[in-house]
Amino acid sequence: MNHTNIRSIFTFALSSQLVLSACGSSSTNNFGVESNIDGESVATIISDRVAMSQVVFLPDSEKAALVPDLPATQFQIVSIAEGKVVYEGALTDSKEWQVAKGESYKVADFSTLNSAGDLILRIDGVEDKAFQIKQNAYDKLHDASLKSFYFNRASTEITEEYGGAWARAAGHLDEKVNYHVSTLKGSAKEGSSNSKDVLLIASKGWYDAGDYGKYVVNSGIATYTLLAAFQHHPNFYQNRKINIPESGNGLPDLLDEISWNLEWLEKMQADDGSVYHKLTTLKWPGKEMPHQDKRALYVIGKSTSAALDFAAVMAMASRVYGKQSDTYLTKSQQWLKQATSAYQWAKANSDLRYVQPDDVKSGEYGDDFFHDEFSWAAAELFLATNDTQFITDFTQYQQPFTVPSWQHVSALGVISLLSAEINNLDEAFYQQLRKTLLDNADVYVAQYKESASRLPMVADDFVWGSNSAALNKAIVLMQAYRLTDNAEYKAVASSLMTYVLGKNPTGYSFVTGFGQKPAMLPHHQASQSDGVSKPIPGMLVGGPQNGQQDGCDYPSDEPALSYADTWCSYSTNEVAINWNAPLVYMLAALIADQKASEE
Ligand code: 9MR
Repeated sequence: MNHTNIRSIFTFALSSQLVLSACGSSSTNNFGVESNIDGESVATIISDRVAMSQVVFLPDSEKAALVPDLPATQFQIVSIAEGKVVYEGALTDSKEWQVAKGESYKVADFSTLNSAGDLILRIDGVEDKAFQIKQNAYDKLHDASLKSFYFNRASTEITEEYGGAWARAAGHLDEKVNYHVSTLKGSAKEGSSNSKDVLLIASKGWYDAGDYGKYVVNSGIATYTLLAAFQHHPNFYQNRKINIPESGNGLPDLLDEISWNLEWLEKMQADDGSVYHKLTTLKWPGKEMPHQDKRALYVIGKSTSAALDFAAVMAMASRVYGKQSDTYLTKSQQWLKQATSAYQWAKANSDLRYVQPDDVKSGEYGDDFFHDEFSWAAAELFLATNDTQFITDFTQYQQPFTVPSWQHVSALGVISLLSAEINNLDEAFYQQLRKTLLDNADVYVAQYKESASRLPMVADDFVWGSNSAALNKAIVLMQAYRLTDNAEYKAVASSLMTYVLGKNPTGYSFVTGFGQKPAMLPHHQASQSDGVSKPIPGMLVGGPQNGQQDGCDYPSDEPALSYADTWCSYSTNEVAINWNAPLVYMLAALIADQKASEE
């Protein structure tokens, strides 16, 4: 390519829709590889290409590209408008990433370049790569990722006014839900379980993922993460509209969206305080739209984890919504009561594991260790009631801090306690929590520095839903940034955002609808059966991991490379609410911080 003809390169890039569009989902990507949207396409691995965020960069963020192992030692950034080199840097030495063996990369890091503009990354031996830095880089992406929760609403029609091309009929009204015989566990109350005349109404809620199940445990962390996004960035959300039916009702759209799920969740509790583990059909749905799934619905099982996650979220919700309006004051009191009775039930039934009944095939979300759930629920109940007995409980149950996930929730209570608006914690206790969080964030920073890909991702992170491990680590790093104001934490957090948006060795943007080569065939029943070629935008797929539990074809067995953009690959290409929630949180955090730095 002619290096002097900068404008023509840029025009070419634009006309081919190769770059710059935050919502482009062209079927041709910038590596010249066809994304086969109708059939099954298998990921190609980076070998002779540069991989970087496929979405516009925020000025105030880490900016880096993975570069193949070429002789070049330098890189340049050229400004299109000025027609000259505005930045020059050295490529790092080439290094193999431990989770992507067989590939060596150099890294071009231009994080300090932070003025908005149209730019080109130039390295001898590879094609020029056009990109942009822009103040509002993540706005559309944020709104779409939040809107994807709306698209996953159960019990409602999605009209064209709000759903556009993805309008669909209502599915799963959940007005006549059966009690599965397993709900007898831990309670003598449901004496007439399975009888046709005792049915539960448990409408609303979000579908968990590609399937149409609603699971209390996974709803727990997903709802927490969205509530935390609101609590930590209230100004950002105050007037933010995403065009949902409730927009303009006086409540921020984010809270309207979350309350759709809370109104389902509140129904999942029995009179004695116990909580049903899930509400699903007995078998998985087929490749069909929600309204076509006519299988009978059941509440299934009870568990200590469901009760505690329920208690934590309801307590947190009571705190957030109680302040919003008089309308929510009553709700808020009701939710706190429900949280308290769920917690008490869990104390009396402190080791009730969910065991999947033989006739049930839906998701399991099984757990057999509940101290982390106890500590999280105790933290939220303390914050909602100010009763110090809950701090005593928290201390008794506190576990080592881990990357947040549906199964490991020890970090959630710590984050809530550290970010409470009024900190009336004992100073030594507060400092202990702070140190716990910062120690972990420091480990992630060290992993970032150590990694060939400039990513704080290690083998243990490449689990089912690895992209959520990435973004949950980012959330922890953002808490460290909030606590210390040390910009390094934020930079490393933002490297995880650019990772899911394309700075990764698979060549994909893991968010549907965003980037030149986004996931096109997510394992999402509605997206695959609605007759629309593009999937619902703003959904984060699970991401690479080499368990390959689905037996599909993969281009590699390496953890960070074992990814396939195929319907078949539910172990790497499904979507889920607990994976999208940290995407929403992180986008809100980065946008809000960018805006604050401009004020
Ligand atoms: O996210 C869950 C992952 O941690 C488990 O390893 C996996 C297998 O049990 O299940 C995942 O959750 C799925 C759930 O069971 C059903 N809905 C889709 C979820 C995402 O794949």
